[in-house]
Amino acid sequence: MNYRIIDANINRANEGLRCVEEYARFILNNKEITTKLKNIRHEISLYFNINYENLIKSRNTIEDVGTNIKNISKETKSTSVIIANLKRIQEALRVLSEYGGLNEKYRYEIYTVEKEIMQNISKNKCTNIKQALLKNKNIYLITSDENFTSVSDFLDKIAQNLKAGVKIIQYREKNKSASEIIKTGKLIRQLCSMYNALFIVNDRIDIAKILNADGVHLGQDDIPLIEARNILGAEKIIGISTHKPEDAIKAEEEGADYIGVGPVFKTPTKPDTNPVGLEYVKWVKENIHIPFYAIGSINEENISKVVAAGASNIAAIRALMQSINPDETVGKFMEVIKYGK
Ligand code: TZP
Ligand code: MG
Repeated sequence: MNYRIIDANINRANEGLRCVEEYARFILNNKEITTKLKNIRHEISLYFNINYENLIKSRNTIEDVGTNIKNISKETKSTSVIIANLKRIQEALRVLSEYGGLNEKYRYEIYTVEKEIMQNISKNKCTNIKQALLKNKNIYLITSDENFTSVSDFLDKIAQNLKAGVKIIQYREKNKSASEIIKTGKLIRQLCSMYNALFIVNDRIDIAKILNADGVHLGQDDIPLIEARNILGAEKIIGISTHKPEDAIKAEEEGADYIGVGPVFKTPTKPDTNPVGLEYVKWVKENIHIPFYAIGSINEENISKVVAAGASNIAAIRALMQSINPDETVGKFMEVIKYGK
């Protein structure tokens, strides 16, 4: 056994494993990948432990002709550092197998870890983009065509709200056929694009895809978040209605991009649901880290109480869809969100 080769490559593998392990632990917050890397590091050390004294004796860093070679991992961007380190680990493990008989399985495990890390990096990138998209979009209109006698009046009210500054529209339609929803949905989609607003579809992942929506909104009894994410991918926004702390914790853990918090007050839109009250708004503000939208009978009169409880985002159906003057209503909402009154 050439101890100098083995010693150099154990060190190379260990250093690389440590770099990637720290990234998985502190940046990706991924316990599974962290543990996998830690185990590989320990198992390699154990395998070569018997030769420890010879390895140290053989070490001669001063006369090593390779120590001045510029190292790719000096790059500053963390993603490139991780890729470079994964490559170094793979190379070192290959050398350790060729020269020291180390089981090839470790190198294969690193190939899998590489794939998992790259998937996590792209997921994190999407999450950051979505959080930036949601930022400062404080007023969320949920549609209802109740009290509208024509589709054009309905669309006109949505347009008035968009003009007034609403930046998220959720198309919520529980009674119409899929083909009707798609037909009207296309028009709302167009309006949202014109006003640079997000377009979210309630319940229907299939229709969200057809309409190229920015995301979907799901209730507690709808398609589970994890299944929805598998269908929609990391790039789409998924919002979840929550009614209690456990719902909110679960939604955040499972990767919701935002949650709905309500009904804060009793609402005729959900006559059988008990209001969650301002206490739950307060709890979410203190305990949940993703954006949340307070909802449920919020209007110009009571919005300041909801904002005082900690909400800086408000969702509403009637206050916006039934507003005679959306400019005024949205203006008032914005003012209260900004100044508290
Ligand atoms: N989810 C919780 S409350 C609610 C939904 C969809 C209805 C909100 O409607 P409104 O008219 O703003 O009370
Ligand atoms: Mg639903």
